[in-house]
Amino acid sequence: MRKLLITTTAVTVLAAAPALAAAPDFQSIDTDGNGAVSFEELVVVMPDTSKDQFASADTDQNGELSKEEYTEAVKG
Ligand SMILES: [Ca+2]
Ligand SMILES: [Ca+2]
Repeated sequence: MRKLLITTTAVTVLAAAPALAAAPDFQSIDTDGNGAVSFEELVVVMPDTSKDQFASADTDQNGELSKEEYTEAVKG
């Protein structure tokens, strides 16, 4: 019983850490302050992001990520 509890805690910590570390604050990415993150703005802070990943996060396909789209994308 005790062992199960420890394992569950470890899994929770592992699952939470990468998202927090890899997800900069929305406002700090939106460098031109227009309330949306363009691909060019995103790759400054997350250089590994591909155009495909950006497009799949851009759910309304307007070419930029709203705060809602960004939050959805980074939380996985
Ligand atoms: Ca912007
Ligand atoms: Ca969008």
